[in-house]
Amino acid sequence: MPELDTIAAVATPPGRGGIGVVRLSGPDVPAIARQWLGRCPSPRRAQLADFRDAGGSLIDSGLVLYFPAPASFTGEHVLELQAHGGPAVMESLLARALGLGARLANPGEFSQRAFLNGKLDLAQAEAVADLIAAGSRQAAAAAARSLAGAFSRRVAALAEGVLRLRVHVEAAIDFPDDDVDFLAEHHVVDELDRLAGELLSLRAETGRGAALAEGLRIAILGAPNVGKSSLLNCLAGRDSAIVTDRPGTTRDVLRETLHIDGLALHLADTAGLRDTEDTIEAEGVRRARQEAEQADCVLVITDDRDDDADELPAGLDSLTRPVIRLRNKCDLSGREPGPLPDGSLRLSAARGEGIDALLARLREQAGLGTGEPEFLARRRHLDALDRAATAMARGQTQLHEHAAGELLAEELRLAQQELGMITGAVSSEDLLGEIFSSFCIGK
Ligand SMILES: Nc1nc2c(ncn2[C@@H]2O[C@H](COP(=O)(O)OP(=O)(O)OP(=O)(O)O)[C@@H](O)[C@H]2O)c(=O)[nH]1
Ligand SMILES: [Mg+2]
Repeated sequence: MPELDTIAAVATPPGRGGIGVVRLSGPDVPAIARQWLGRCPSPRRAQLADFRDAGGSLIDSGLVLYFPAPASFTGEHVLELQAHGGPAVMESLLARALGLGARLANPGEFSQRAFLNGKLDLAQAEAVADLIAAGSRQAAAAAARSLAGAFSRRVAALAEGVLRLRVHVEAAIDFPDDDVDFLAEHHVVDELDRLAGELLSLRAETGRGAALAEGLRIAILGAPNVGKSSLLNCLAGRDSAIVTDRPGTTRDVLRETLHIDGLALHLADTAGLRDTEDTIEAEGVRRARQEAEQADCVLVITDDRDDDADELPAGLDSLTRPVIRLRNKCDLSGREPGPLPDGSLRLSAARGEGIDALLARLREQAGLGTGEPEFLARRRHLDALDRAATAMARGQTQLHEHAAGELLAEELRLAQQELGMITGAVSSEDLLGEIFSSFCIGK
């Protein structure tokens, strides 16, 4: 570990509060404490102290806590000053800390040091940020489980299994003349299948965790005038989009976010799909299709009174995203709102009928229909698991179709590397920079 400098930041949010905390971490903490407070406080005991500026004037009196390395959050010497939480007090304390030789911390730098010192793995460090950012009790609980290592343990166990199999396969390659054909052994085939299965189940659970953390991106699409904007307004509970009986009312993509039982729904209302000479509307239609391709789920609306309401509107047949079909305006068709045998939902956006069934379906779509996920996760984790799964699938092909041990070993190596990227067992400067810079200062 390179000898790092000592960092300082205000750890509490900006603004006024009963208490504000300035935190320092690094090798110079004991020296700074002695100079500032006249002593290095005894470890892990709250003690009263006077905090003075460089000229000796009192800034505030408060509590000081000292955590000597390595038994601290960052693994370094840490000092926490608790004072009254006003911006002027916090600024003066921070200025004094910097004057005594500390450097202002970068965003996420405390957590980054905890990671570098082996206090947390990467997924746990991300869970610190996710716990702080959690917008719901459910998300916070799942983030706390991730922070405690629930996710990391699953990933590490899988990576270990992949490593064991890889060692076995590589041994087989190294002794090609051996009587025993290692690769043909049931053990290799079975273990590869077992690991691939475990990867898929971890992928599913991670998908649930990521949905809870980041929410579901939902695009509302359909022909003009079917009630897309009315549905957006109904779900948002406010008059957000313009609704008229003129087809082609909406052109721009309109966004609303709502939270249902801890799940964030990021809704996008779009222009009605049709061929049009109007260049502005045509651009709206182009953006609508683009929105659909980026969504986690697409709501395709038709008018329940239309005979051809079962057919997908032009241009949506090639859609690769999951679709939920909605038959709107059931108050006009005179039919009952609710789920239909073909999987579509009948509703009335204008009257708010059938909306509960839609929300339940969206929860299901996010994988949260059966309860809360075991842990919170991020899209980054999902992408890594997908790449690992692709490598495992290629490895299975190499084994079953070509009995190619070298190629199987290479795919296993790639899968293991992707799993390592999640916990930080494998990491790069770029990856770390990207992750920790999204934290705020003081974390
Ligand atoms: N009776 C009834 N009218 C509805 C319902 N949903 C929408 N409407 C009406 O249908 C018309 C079109 O609604 P919009 O929400 O603007 O439809 P849109 O799909 O956004 O239309 P464009 O933006 O033009 O593509 C308006 O007059 C709405 O009041 C419904 O469930 N019942
Ligand atoms: Mg509209």
